[in-house]
Amino acid sequence: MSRARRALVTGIRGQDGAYLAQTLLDEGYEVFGADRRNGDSTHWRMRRLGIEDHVRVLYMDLTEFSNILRILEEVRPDEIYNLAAQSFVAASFDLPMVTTQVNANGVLHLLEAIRTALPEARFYQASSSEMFGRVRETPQNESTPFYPRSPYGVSKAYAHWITVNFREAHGLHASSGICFNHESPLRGIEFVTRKITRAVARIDAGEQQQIALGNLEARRDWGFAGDYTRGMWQMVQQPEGDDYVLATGVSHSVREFVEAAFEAVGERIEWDGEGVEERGRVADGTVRVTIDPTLRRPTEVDVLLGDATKARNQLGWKPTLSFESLVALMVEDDCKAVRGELPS
Ligand code: NAP
Ligand code: F7E
Repeated sequence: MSRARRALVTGIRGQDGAYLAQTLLDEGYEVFGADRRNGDSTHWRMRRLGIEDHVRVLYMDLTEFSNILRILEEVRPDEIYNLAAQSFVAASFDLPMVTTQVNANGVLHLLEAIRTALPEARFYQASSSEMFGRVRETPQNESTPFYPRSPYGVSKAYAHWITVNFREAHGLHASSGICFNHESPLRGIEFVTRKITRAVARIDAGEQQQIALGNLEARRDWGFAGDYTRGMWQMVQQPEGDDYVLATGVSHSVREFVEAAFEAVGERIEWDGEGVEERGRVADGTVRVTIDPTLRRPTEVDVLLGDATKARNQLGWKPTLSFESLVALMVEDDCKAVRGELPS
C-alpha cells in the first residue's frame, strides 16, 4: 500500500502554519510541522483548530543548515512549505540581521538542502506584498517591480528571487506565493488587525480603556488566512512551479479597520483633532483611540492593492470572506476569548 503524501510545514506555530496544516490534513496528507525551539512549546493555534494531535512536530531552525538536511533525510516529504520567518515588519528595522538570516539565508539553506537531499520534492515559499513597498503600479501583480521599504521586505525579495533561481537553474518544483495581508482570529497580537480587534473586545468588556495606534492612513489589501493557505496548496499541485499573487483586490485603511471593528460591537467612532492630537471617540465622547508616533515606521508602505487574476484563472482560487465579514469574525472571536469561552 502506498503511503499518504507527506508535507513538511515550517513556521508550524504561526497563523498560516495552523491553517495550512488544517488544509493539508483535510486533503489527506501526513503533516510534519517544523518548530524552532524558542522556549514556548504551546501550540495554541493548532489546538484552537482541533488538529494539535494530528501534526507531528519536529525541531528545525532555518538558521541551521545541517539540522534542515537531517530533517529532510528523515521525513522525506513530498512537499515542503516554508512559512517560517521573522514576519513582523516593524521589528525588522531593529533586527535587520536576524530578519535577513532567517528570511533570506534561511530560505537558501532550505533550498540547498532540498537540492542536495530531495530534489524531487515540491517547494512553496511564503513571499509577501511587502516586496512591492513603494508601489510602482496599482494594482500589483506578478510582474510589478519590487521596491521594498523595510529590512523585512528586502529579505523577502531575496527569498523570492533565490526561489525563482533554484527553479530555473536546478529544475526544482518551486513556487512563490506573493501573498497580500491575510488575517484571522489566530493572527499574532502585534499585527494591527488583531491588535485592534482584541482591544475592541477588551474595551467592550471594560478591561481596557483605549488603543494607541500609529499610521491610520496606511492602506492594506486584507483577506482571510484560511483562503490563502488553500491557495498555497493549490500552487504546489500545479504541474510546474510558478509565482502567484494572492489578494482580494480590495484595499482599506487602518482607520476604516478601526471603524469597522468598533461597529461590530455597536459603537460608532467619530474623529477629531489632527496628527498626534487626533482622537477617536464613541457617542458619549469617551476617547477610545489615540495616536502614538513611536508606532510609525521609519519607511512606510502607504498603500497595497493586489491583482490575483493569474491565481483566479490558473488555480481557480478566490477569497471567500469580505473585509466586513473578516473584521466581524475577528471581533467576535476576541469577544469570546475575553469571556473565557475559548481554549488558550
Ligand atoms: P507568523 O505567525 O509570525 O509565523 C511565523 C513562524 O515562523 C513563527 O511560528 C516563528 O516561530 C517561525 N520562525 C521564526 N524564526 C524562525 C527560525 N529561525 N526557524 C524556524 N522557524 C522560525 O507568520 P504568519 O502570518 O503565519 O506568516 C507565515 C509566512 O508568510 C511568513 O513567512 C510571513 O513572512 C509570510 N507572509 C505573511 C503574510 C500575512 O499577512 N500573514 C503575508 C505575506 C507573507 P515562533 O512561533 O517560535 O516565533
Ligand atoms: O501593519 C500600520 C502599519 O504590522 C499594517 C505581515 O504579515 O503583512 C504584514 O505586514 C499597517 C502598517 O502588517 C499600527 O504602519 C498603524 O502600515 O499589521 P501590520 P504589515 O506591516 O502590513 C505583510 C504582507 C507581511 O508579509 C508581514 O509578514 O498598519 N499601523 N498602527 C500599525 N501596525 C502595527 N503593527 N501596530 C500599530 O499600532
